[in-house]
Amino acid sequence: MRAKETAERIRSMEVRGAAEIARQAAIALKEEALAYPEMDIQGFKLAMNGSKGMLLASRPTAISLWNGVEFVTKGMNDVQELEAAREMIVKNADIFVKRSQDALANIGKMGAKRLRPGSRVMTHCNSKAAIAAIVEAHRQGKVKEAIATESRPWRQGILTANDLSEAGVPTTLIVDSAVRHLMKDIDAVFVGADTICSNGVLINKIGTSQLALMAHEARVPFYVCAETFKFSPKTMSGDMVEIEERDATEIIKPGEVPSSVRIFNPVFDATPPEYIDSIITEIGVVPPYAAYEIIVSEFGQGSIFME
Ligand code: RI2
Repeated sequence: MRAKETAERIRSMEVRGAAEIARQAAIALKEEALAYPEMDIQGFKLAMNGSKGMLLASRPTAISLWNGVEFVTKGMNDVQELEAAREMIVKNADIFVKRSQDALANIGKMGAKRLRPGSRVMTHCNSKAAIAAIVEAHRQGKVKEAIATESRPWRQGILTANDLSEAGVPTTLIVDSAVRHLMKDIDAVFVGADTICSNGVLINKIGTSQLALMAHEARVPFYVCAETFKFSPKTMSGDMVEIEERDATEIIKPGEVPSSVRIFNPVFDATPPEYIDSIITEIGVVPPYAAYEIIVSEFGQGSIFME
């Protein structure tokens, strides 16, 4: 699928999940590179930069999208020959997609080690990385029950309940406001990530910080399952993360409240590192305070000089 259509599918959340939007953007850039009809390298670079801009504008919060398109187009401006540039984009996109898929298996294995047999685990929204850990732990006979939060307003908890039960995990679906009521009986919480900042702050689906606070209060370990491309080099340069706000119609039907009532629909929230026990990445289990080192090792010190 080409960039324009992919950007629209990401914007409308037809395609969603921080890793999946990055993969689809990488594939779209590959398609654009393959489809470029003319012979001039300058035109190719302009077209690729246009596609990149369109994809980046589709959703603002998940750094995975930015890291994905940067990975695919890295070095393009230094290439002087069209076929070499095309080949490079295609190769980078294939590498990114494969690495991101392979990361889930490692995260699953390492995440599963954090559980003892008979565990009850909770997860929020629909994170393929968190689900990988729960499903692997279940395969090892460690999961007694998984609890999925509904995750209003998009109700991605329904997807999670389906994913988990398809994998044979005994699953309970709850409304978001039931989290504290259940937390005392939970052994661990596993969530995903849209962005991890250089100071260890987690940006994830709205409601994540409430789960973390309640887990902290009940002394329940809180784990973040995140591929290294969820870490943000931009925050290392001082950038703030933009929290996406979506349309009121996602929360309420027309006429349900007077038009004087403001509807506020933030999609993500920030969880401070002191509520996070560990971040489980494909290259190891790390404390949230290691975010800076992960960013330097994965993206290079030079990444702080970006615009
Ligand atoms: P994986 C999702 O965002 C959720 O916030 C989820 O926790 C996160 O992406 C990570 O998901 P959205 O696209 O990459 O539903 O682990 O807004 O699948």
